[in-house]
Amino acid sequence: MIEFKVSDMTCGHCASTITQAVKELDAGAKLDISLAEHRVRVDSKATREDLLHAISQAGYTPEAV
Ligand SMILES: [Cu+2]
Repeated sequence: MIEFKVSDMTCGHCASTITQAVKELDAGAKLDISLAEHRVRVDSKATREDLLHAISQAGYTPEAV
């Protein structure tokens, strides 16, 4: 389980954009997103670094927690 805080993820559209970016990296990834907490939890074989990069490329600012 890899977890990020994404402060600029504010609505369902953000969440689906991030979900899509992660699934492009690893189609089998499972995401648990909390908009209220600005948290993204990812169960994936991708590395933390690659996930961070994918979320950044989608236009968001993930921080390690
Ligand atoms: Cu949004």
